[in-house]
Amino acid sequence: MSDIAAGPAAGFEDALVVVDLQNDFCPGGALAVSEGDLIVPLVNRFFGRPRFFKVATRDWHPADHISFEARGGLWPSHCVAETPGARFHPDMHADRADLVISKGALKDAEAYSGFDGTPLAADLRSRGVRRIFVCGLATDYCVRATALDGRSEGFEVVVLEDAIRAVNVKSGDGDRAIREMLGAGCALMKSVDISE
Ligand code: VGL
Ligand code: ZN
Repeated sequence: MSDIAAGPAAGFEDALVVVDLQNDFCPGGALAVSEGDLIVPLVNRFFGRPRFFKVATRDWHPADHISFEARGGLWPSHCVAETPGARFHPDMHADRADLVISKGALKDAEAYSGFDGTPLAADLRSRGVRRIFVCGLATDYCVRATALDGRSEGFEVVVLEDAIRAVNVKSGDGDRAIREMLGAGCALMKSVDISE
């Protein structure tokens, strides 16, 4: 009796969701997050672990995106689809991702969350995922929004506190985002404390 769909190969309890570890959010990029590149080795350690369903999200904007200063938005132009700034950090083992989710691709809509306008929740459910471990950039924007939506979608959410970094447009934004995620029922753990 073999039913592949119900077998262990399809059954991932846990997923890793790496948020926007892209050149433009790392030092030297258009919207650089301080120390953003320092999380790459922590992320790569997880990419070697078979028990995780591995997701990488990417900010993937059209050149005239609503969030850009040219259109009255908050941000300099960043992560324009198909440009070098939108590529994953060169040292990240992005080829090991099981799923890449592009977001923010509609020119008139902001989408900070990896769940916003994407098939992420359905894909995770179809794999059997119940718990997501969230890391990446930036704590106070896309990590926050992805973690909060993960809770709303009914997943257990663990935020990997050593594998996130904040933009901190206003000082304290990163810490406020962490308190908000905790208030929504997310857990905080260090990546070094997660077993293989
Ligand atoms: C992000 C600002 C603008 C993020 C994306 O990935 O946190 N922040 N677009
Ligand atoms: Zn963006």
